[in-house]
Amino acid sequence: LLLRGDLEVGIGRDELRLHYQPVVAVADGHPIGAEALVRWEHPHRGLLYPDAFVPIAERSGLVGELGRWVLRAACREVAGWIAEGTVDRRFQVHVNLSAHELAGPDLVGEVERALTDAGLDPAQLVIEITETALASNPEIAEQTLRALHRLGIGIAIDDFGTGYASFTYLRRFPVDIVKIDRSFVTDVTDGPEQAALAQAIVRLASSLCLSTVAEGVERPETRELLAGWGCEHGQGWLWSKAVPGADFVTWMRRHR
Ligand code: G
Ligand code: G
Ligand code: MN
Ligand code: NA
Repeated sequence: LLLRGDLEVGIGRDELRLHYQPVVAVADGHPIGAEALVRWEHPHRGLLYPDAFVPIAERSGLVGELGRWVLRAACREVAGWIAEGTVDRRFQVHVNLSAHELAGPDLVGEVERALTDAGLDPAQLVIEITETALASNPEIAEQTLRALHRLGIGIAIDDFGTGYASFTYLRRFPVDIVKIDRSFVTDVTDGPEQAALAQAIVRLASSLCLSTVAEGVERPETRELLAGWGCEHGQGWLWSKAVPGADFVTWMRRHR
């Protein structure tokens, strides 16, 4: 059983890590960014995934601290990659925020400080927020996302299509990127009915001038269908799983 105290100690001992999964152009696999995904290198239990500890952080009031760590670490690491020439200034790093984090007392200030301290351009940061998180407190979410958007930060809706009001969200919130949930992407090669939803989301996003990221692309046949529909960007094991920063740098050098 993991407890709040363990996580507090873990953060204090610098046991959190970021892994990165590339976001690529579906057409040619060219990397355009990466999603940062937090892990906890627990001294006894090994590498823990967010499902194992983000909920604890949320329940125990540690999520602000966790989120600040993630934001600052991601901005710092990407600024380093720019400095060493691994990525260019169009590269975007995606950071996931939970509903609690989005409603934090000074989230906008914290994001601004993370960018300034790292020397990173706001246009190089994308905030990912799930539909469920938007639904839990839409007033605060709207206000906060508008402020972030005004700073030039990109806003992505994560797991798009799994919520109850997907279309409404696109109108209400300042969305730049729609991430098509993996559940719609996995079976597009099974037949036209399975493909219809993913294709409809791509069309919808494109008619609103939003960019799309298809999640969970595992097979070349899936990539081909997505490319044919004009889905711009993708993420998935076809290109790379999420890997530690050092391995991501190696991957980038091979794919630039
Ligand atoms: O690859 P992984 O199993 O880590 O992703 C599982 C989910 O955990 C992601 O879809 C994302 O919603 C969540 N997650 C990953 N990293 C973070 C983070 O830094 N903060 C928050 N709040 N959630 C994260
Ligand atoms: O933020 P989000 O909930 O989308 O986090 C991505 C999750 O999806 C992570 O748990 C990650 O390990 C997983 N994932 C990433 N790429 C693939 C893929 O191609 N196939 C499958 N099945 N899972 C993936
Ligand atoms: Mn995400
Ligand atoms: Na997702």
